[in-house]
Amino acid sequence: MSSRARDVLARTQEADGSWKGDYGGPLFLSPVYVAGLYVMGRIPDARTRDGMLVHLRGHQNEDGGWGLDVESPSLVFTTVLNYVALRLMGVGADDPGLVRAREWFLPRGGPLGSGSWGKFVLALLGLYEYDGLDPAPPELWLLPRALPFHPSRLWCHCRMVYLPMGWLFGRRARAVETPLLAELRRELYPQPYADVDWKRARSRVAASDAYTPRSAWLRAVNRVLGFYERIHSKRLRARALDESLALIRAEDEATHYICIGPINKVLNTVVWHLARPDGPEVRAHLERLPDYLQHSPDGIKVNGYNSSQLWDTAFAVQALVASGQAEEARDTLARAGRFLEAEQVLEDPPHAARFYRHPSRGGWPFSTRAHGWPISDCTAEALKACLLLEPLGLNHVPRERLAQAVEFILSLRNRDGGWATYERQRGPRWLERLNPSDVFAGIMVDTSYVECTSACVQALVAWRRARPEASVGEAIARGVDFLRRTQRPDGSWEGSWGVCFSYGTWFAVSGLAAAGTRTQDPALRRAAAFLKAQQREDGSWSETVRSCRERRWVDGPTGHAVTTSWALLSLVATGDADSEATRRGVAWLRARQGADGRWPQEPLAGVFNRTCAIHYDAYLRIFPLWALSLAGAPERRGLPRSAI
Ligand code: LAN
Repeated sequence: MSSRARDVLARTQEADGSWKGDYGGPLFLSPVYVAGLYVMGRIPDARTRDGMLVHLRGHQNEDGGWGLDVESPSLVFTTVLNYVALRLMGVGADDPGLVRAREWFLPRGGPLGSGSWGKFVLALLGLYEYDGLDPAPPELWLLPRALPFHPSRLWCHCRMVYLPMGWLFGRRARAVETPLLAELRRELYPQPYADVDWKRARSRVAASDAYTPRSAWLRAVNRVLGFYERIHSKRLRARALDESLALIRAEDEATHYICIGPINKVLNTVVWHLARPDGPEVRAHLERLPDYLQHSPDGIKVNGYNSSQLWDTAFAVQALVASGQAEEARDTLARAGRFLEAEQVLEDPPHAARFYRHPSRGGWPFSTRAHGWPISDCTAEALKACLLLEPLGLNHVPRERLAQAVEFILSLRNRDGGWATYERQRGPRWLERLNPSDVFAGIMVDTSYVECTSACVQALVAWRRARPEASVGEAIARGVDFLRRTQRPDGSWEGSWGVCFSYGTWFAVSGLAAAGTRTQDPALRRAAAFLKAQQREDGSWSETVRSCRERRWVDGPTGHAVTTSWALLSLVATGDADSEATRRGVAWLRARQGADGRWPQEPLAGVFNRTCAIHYDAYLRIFPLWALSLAGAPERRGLPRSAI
């Protein structure tokens, strides 16, 4: 059983030792890519265009709209943007799919009902007026750094999207007019374009797009910024644009023009197209655009990141070692070990403090070293993997670089004892009330997460085991304390980057168990009871992204192998490996495996910002193997041995 799963994993490894797969799911990335190219007077090459058409058409919902991701109900934001993308790629307005899309979005106000990012992209294309946007003035960057709402305090993903947005807003950037754009202005709105009340349009948003309501605070800030926009000084604006451009350049150079994510990648490219047409920056950006393109059976899409390689590889190593078949998998593990070595970040970003970057030496990113943004938990999982490879003689990362990874993790500790994603928490929690995105939650502040905290705790414990002289005890204890404090009354933990309570609980209990929490501990008892209560009749567990949106466990119609694996791994960690629940879960997981050693595709297991699902291609090959290895074979269970 698990040997077939191990073979599948081994067979799907890349030549460089990593696992690299589809990281799609969101449906706002491809249209932003197409729109960005159009602003630069370009369209995707014929092959990319055809692949994108297949992908977008394939994911149009029954009702004619497009969701935030491939499984979500329709939003105006993604419906209008995908409609526009299809039109920009040559599809006619009378196309039946597009007719259905219009029937869906026109009664909802067209662009007027869209979440704010959609309006912004349309403004860039000249399909919406800047007067209809809440202001995003670049001058915010010139405020004193000490202010709690200085943009440098935003979560880096949010900050890096609003950085080029501010520049483009400050310049009122707009695509060169074409006949197609004029046609689109007629197609998109329920009323003639000239009749739109732009000021009123600012605060309008359709119910489908209003996940995070605009708070009274945000409305007040928008009024102040709106007033400023009317009276702003030209000289100050010029300075703010220069400062923004310097920050954009720093981001480009620190990431080798990959950029932190697909949205700022496209926006930064557009910025340079306008700031220095045909300049070296535009060329460097265009060369790196294909890094985001994913060719899959469902067409060509823009991935959510330049890849998830490092993350998947670190987990694959752990699953293979857990399988107890490390010798059989030796070549695979050796290649993976070399990949981990090759992708550790060895330098800090140039002038880190000037550009608001946390030092990055020693960290590991989610994807590749070139991407240049290491993350707390990616570093932790990679470090754990290296330490597992060490006794096998397959770790290639020198001692001092492992120590730098530990330093990096320690440097990211938050005051509450937990760990956030890329940086220490910089902004106050109340900044979240100024979230202007409508469609996402939790984008403003990088706060401590159960997943990141648990991964860091586990890595520090593994480090202490390998190097008993290390002084990491306090960091571990405070991390454990954070995990305990964030347990919910029902015994679960809410995950933020995977779906959802099964994911969060797996991390939390693994962290607690690694740190030596006894299986009788009430926190672990309550967690086990929670999971047992969620088990389905057939022995499986199932959770959907609605869990994240609604913040309560929501089952899908069938069991999921990945959810079941997380639940089983949790039960091993809580000391319930020999329970009836575990036996039934293992039996279900085994029965579900196909003759080819794989598990059938199932709904997306990844998520971000509480609303958007994302596909982790390797999870179905990693987690069932891992779970069967630990829960299905009592003699090989790593954690907590006392319970076996
Ligand atoms: C990711 C991918 C990796 C992920 C983990 C490392 C798995 C997680 O444990 C911490 C958070 C992190 C780094 C993460 C955060 C949000 C990201 C960057 C993404 C889910 C990939 C895409 C998403 C990004 C925000 C998408 C672009 C959209 C915006 C709202 C800016």
